[in-house]
Amino acid sequence: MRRALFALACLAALPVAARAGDPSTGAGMGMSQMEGALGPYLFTREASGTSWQPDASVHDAIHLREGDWLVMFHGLANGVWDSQSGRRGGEKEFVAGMLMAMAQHPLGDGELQLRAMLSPEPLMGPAGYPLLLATGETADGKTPLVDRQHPHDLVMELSASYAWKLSASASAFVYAGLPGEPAFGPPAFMHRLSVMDSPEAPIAHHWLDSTHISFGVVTAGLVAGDWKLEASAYNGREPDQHRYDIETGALDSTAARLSWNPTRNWALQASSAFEVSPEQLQPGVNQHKVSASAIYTVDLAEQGWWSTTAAWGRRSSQGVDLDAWVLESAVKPAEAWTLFARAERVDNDELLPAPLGAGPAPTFTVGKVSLGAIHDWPVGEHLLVGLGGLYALDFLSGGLKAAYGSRDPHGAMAFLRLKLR
Ligand SMILES: [Cu+2]
Repeated sequence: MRRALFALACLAALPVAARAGDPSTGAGMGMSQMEGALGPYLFTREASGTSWQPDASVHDAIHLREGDWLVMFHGLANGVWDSQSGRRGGEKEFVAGMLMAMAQHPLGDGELQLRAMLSPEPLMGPAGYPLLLATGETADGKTPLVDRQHPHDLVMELSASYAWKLSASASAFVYAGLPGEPAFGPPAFMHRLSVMDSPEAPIAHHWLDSTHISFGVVTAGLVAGDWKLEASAYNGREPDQHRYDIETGALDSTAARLSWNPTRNWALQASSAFEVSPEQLQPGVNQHKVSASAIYTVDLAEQGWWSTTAAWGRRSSQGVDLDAWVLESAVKPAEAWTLFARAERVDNDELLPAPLGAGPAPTFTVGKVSLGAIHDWPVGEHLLVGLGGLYALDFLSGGLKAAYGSRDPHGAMAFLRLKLR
């Protein structure tokens, strides 16, 4: 019953938001002059949490102005049919996506922003969806999810930020979220132009951007021109299997990030985090993480764009370093089509359990390449309906082949998308 009500509310929210008020889209009405919530730069630089993307990023959203309040809605919902091959694969239909509302208001000598982001993903059930080589979090509090992507929590972000303008090009800001995103990694994948059109979570998620839902975050930062330096204290424990609640915990993990946007087309960052007991199933085990990433985005004619991200992340724990490498790119050559591709290489020690008796779980280097496309049709001024598909090939090393079956397995998804613009 609760699930049915929630599904209805989510479905209702999309067209309601699409019809609301007297909106103008990001493309018109001088919105391009708008400043960011965290500093005196173009608002298109801001992505998830306090992360940056290139200023040239395209921003599909509905903008409303109500007095001095500026309100933005982002939203998309993917109805996905998913099939993953082989002994460890499976099939499932599910809904993924997010609905995000942001409200910004000048206050004193600065700017206040409030954000709320909801996800329909708890509806898919605690075990998430089949996704070969994806690991992380748990469905029942006892066993890890392996070859499955966990659902995101109903409440993905509830945050507030305030930025003081120090000069024409500098600011100081604070950001607090329950949940929120600490100063680590590139923007979360569902807000990254180079991958956001794919309904499939990256297998490198827990190396680069899985902290996007942290139940308790406080970040302080400084912006000077095209540079940003920030630090967070946060609850590093990953969300548990109860996806409808708000969790709490000590803000005893720390992260710091340096970001630089040297031109309107580039966003670079390097970040580091120390997480206290991040995994529910390994309490008492801490983790150190580092990441570096570069995003390059250009505009193409006819409202098109092309965005590419290269990223590296490392998780270190109990003397073991696990690396992940990602290269992903999406291009929208014209209004109707978006093509996307991603290649990942990950060192993962959660694919097979530790051998009985003693010793750590074995580490395998695995890879994945996926390629997909979506075609959108406008339905009214602020809603797009899209139909898409993707195909993914997984690459296994040595001892894993027997576990998965002899051939390199693959996955496919077909999806129907509703998106606000
Ligand atoms: Cu996530």
